[in-house]
Amino acid sequence: MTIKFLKNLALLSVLVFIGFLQFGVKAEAAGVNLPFNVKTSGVLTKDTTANNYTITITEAGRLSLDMTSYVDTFTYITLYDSSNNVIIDDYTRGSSVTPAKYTNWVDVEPGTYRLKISDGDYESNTGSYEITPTFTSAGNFNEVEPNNGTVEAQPLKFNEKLNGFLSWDNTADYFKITVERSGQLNIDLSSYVDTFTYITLLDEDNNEVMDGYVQGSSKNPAKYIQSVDVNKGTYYLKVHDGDYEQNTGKYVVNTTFAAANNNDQEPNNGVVEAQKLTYNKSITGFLAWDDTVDMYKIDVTVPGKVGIDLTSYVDSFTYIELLNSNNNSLIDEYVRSSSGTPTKFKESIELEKGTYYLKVHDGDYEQNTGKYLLTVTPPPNKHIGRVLIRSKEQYLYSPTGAKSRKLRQNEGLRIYKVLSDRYDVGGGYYVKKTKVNLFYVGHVWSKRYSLGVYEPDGSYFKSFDSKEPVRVYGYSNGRYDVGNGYFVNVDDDVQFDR
Ligand SMILES: [Ca+2]
Ligand SMILES: [Ca+2]
Ligand SMILES: [Ca+2]
Ligand SMILES: [Ca+2]
Repeated sequence: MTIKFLKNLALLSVLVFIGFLQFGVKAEAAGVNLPFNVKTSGVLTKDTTANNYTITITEAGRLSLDMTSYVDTFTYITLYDSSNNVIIDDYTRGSSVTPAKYTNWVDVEPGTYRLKISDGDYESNTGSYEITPTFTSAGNFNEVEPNNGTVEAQPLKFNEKLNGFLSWDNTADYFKITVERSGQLNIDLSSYVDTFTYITLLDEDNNEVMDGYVQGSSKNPAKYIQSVDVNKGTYYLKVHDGDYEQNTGKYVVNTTFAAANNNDQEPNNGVVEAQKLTYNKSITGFLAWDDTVDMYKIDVTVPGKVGIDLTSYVDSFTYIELLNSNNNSLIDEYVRSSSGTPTKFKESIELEKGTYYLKVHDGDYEQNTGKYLLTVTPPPNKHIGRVLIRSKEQYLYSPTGAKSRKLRQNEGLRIYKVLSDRYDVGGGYYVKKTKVNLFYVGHVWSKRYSLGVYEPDGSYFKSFDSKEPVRVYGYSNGRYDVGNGYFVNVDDDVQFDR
């Protein structure tokens, strides 16, 4: 070895030592790694007024700090994220004989954090301390961040549990729900968030469909269960901390959907776009949170009693209004019902020929939504006459031709149609045409005076007492045919009943 070499070695050693010092300072700034579940000791002295530690978090979860400090008198604890944002800024008071106990936690995303234990810069606090960090994973493996607005909302599938997490600097999670058809959307959320979890459902135009919050904790999770009737569309579920507080933690959300299977044609929200109803054709309608009116149109061509039959599953009130073409209300009623206990509304109303509007709605001042079944029935067929059963062994036949029941002698039945071999008594039931069964169209009777009956040649035959009925077999030339060419003249005082 030469002197020169030794000198160089000495110089190198000095350089290495300086380098080490510099490295040491840098290492202190970056901090030594602080392992979980291990007690790490440190000392604050007049010269070492702060110790920095690096905490590496690989998945989202809760970081807890547990410290015992023998420092006289104040120990300052500061936690920073990788951008030097302060997460925790705290201190504790103790002494070497009465050590301070300090515990705290924070919900964090994966990343590198720096914990600084210091004397607080303006005082001289010295002594030793022990710190143990622990970590609990949030288990939000199927949550995909960033999901902090509607644009980056994470799609949420029905019947699939999603584990989410709100942390100190990620305070909102947005989920996108695609609804293909009308029905009831159910949201079931269990929240371990400390302390309040805010839940908002938005439609694609950012309108609030639902808004609520629950109170719970990691030890006593809260439940948020809500349903809303929606039409087809895109919805956003926002789980958040409520903007004005620090509420963080994990939660589990599950959504389900029950289709209404409705066939009302939207839009049908006023007389202009009213949906035409066909008699006897049942419609399944649906009122949603933003679809509070369904308007139907009824064209009455044959005047008579029109029936309205509505079975409502709406929660909790369904309003039914029948309007004529002048917008006058003919029926205005409501029923109380629920999806579990449907209620029937049945009414018939005598209507003249014309156009009518049937409005099914939520009543304007409440939120009443759900499905309903609606059928409108035409005025019953008017019978054209009667048949008098004059012999035994006559039967009423069903539409299939089977004997329905034996008819009584002298029983009278209303007839709706006369066919070549039978009298239709309604609903396809019939009586066979026979010589002994007498078909007639009704009766005449006189309201005040006696009723005059004339012979076929026009001469007077006899009179019946006032209000005594006489069978009529037909009507022609201003005369009621009462059989065998005998007749009664039409008169204001003569009443005809079918
Ligand atoms: Ca999140
Ligand atoms: Ca988020
Ligand atoms: Ca509707
Ligand atoms: Ca509607």
